[in-house]
Amino acid sequence: MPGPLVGIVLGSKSDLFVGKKAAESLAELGIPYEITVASAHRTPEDVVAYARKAQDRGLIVLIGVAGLSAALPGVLAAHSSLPVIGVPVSSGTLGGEDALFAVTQMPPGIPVGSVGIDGAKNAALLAARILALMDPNILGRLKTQSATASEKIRTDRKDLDGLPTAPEEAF
Ligand code: RP5
Repeated sequence: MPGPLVGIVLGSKSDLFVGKKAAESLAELGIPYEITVASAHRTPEDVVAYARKAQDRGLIVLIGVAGLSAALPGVLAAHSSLPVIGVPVSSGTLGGEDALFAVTQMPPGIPVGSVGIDGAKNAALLAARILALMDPNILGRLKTQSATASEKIRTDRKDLDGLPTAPEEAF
């Protein structure tokens, strides 16, 4: 089994319900990953060390999952050249909008790719697309998954509770 290619970093163990969605999607695609907790505010030295060592450890993409004033993805990006995807978490009184702004509004020069609030599945799929650039097996699995999702939509529209549906010739 090859070492992990994706590192999922949670700002808190309380973010695990979101981080798990990324983990499950990566597992479905057969992509080795690791998951850990390191907080940009509570254990800043650990976040910096993890980001600095990540590339030498063989990681290709980092996913930072954090809520509230979510500095974690940005700090990972500041201390690594790897692509970083940020997942804002719906924790706190603002429902994750605070984290969404913190993750997306990065200053020029420190890029973080952001997905939607709790959008860890898309973070995993974006990581998979990056990895697929150099791994045809991952590309193949992504295409199969995508074809299955398309087929489900086409099947679902055949029966919409007896309502008059558009004919197949409409597409
Ligand atoms: C953030 O604060 C974490 O990412 C988490 O979403 C939020 C709350 O953390 P806990 O108080 O649950 O540890 O740093």
